[in-house]
Amino acid sequence: MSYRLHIFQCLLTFIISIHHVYCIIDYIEAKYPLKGKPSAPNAPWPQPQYLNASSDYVYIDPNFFVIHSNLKDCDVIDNALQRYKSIFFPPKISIQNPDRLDESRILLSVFILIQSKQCHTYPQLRDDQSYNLTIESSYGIIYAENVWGALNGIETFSQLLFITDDNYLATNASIYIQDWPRFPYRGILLDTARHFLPVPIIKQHLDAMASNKFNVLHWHITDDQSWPFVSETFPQLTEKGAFSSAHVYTPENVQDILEHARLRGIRTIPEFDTPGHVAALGRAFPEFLTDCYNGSMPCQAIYGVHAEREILDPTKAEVYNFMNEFLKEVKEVFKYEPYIHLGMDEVYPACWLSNPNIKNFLNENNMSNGTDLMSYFASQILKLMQSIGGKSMVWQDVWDDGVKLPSDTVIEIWKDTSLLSDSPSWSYYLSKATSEGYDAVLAAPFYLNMIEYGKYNTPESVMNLEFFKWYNIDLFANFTGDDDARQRLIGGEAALWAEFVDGTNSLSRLWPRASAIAERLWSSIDVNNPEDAQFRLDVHRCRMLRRGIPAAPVLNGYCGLYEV
Ligand code: CP6
Repeated sequence: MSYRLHIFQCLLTFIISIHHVYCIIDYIEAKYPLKGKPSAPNAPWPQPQYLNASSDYVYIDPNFFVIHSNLKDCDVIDNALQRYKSIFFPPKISIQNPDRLDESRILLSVFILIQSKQCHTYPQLRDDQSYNLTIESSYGIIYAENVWGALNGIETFSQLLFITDDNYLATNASIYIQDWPRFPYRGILLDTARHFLPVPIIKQHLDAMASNKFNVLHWHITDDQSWPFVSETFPQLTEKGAFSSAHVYTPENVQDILEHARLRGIRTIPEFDTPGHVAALGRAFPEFLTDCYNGSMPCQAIYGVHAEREILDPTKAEVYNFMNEFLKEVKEVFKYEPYIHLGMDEVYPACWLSNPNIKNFLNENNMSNGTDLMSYFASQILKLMQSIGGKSMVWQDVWDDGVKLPSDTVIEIWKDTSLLSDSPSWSYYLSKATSEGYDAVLAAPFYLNMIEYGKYNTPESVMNLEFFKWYNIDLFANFTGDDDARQRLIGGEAALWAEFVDGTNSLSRLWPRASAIAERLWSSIDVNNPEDAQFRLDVHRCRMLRRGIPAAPVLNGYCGLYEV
């Protein structure tokens, strides 16, 4: 809009409305756009550890460009090269063929050299994820220790390509990148219980994760509201616990999601939350839930329902028989993934303690309170997990309760003063858990379901408040553990609790907001300047749009003629 027209509008608005103040602010922003440098159209996100690129370009001829690897019949690489074709050469844009007379100005090929021959594998926490990428006029090389590093290299290469104003595909004529993640665990939590997420939407989240170098899907499959996971051993779980027979993940759906993730170097850790958050399980097995009492009367008799917080009854043998059979099945379904997340969060023992049978059980077993009973339940389940050959991940609550956990248990920190006023800070918990010898993952400051509107005024510019907030978080802030403990802070997780999201809005709620966290989890500690990052993130958001992810805007403006 021309400034003159804008001023005219302002005058009009001034006369008819008190909103003239905002109008003038908009005018000032239009006339004096954000300070700072717009980023190169091929600025990669997250920022590589070491990057050196020349300012001159080479061009790519889509008909003559080849990219190949030293591994033959390698599903991870074959599949990647296939899917990256439409990312390298966006189908909506008719790319011009460059003038081939000067071959030194054409990038002819990229060779992917992978050290380890292992192909049909599943990504593990401590796998090497690094790569080197070199482009020298006509040729490029991606070098990696294994296929996962190679995927990271291919992703970065795809981001280095851009389309010039006259529709040529180009990249820098010489590029040298050495890259590795700062943290090995970079997770996204998707909650498919409060609302169902259709399989194609989950796959789009996985695509977006790969574009941001996230490598763990923490799948919070079940909760109070619904149980969409189809169990072959216990079909009644979905028959009674799912929203409907359409809102379920069949064994085929689950394998489809797991394979989509694996092919992108992403692990899938399933969470089956117990003993709390089990109302939907209780619809299939009401006998597993605790009867809460009001005096001598079971609440169920009074209200016709169980307590507000449905919770398993840890004194019942059939609960453990069920858990044994069910977790065995889960282990079989998620067969390459060593970890199962057991939840164990937000257990409120008042219901337990109101029940006379449970009180008797406590007396007979020398227990005195809810924490004792929680410890009893947790140790049974953790033993069970060991017996079926699985490792456990848990929310911090059981550890807060002082339950002795197997040393390979991963503790996820979600509590913080900012969420619960009587809680210590997340840095206190991280330091404590890792100093006790546990691996820990930080989720507390990364609740992307929470939204906060506003602009953050910095000396240099005006930016999205939320982005500024997350981008400024450093996982080691106020950390007090020693070097061994530092190694055990394995990463962080952006959580999208789904009380207010479903398939219609989850993608634009999570992206590119999670990207801010992606960069702090991948890039060097000193890549922490939000003033600079916002311009690169703006480029990256447009990149996600081109790839079919409806990522929300970062800065004012537009992406390109092809993205609406
Ligand atoms: N659901 C489950 C949740 C939460 C947790 N577990 C949660 C609690 C408080 C906040 C955000 C999320 N919605 N099953 C706790 C890990 Cl602020």
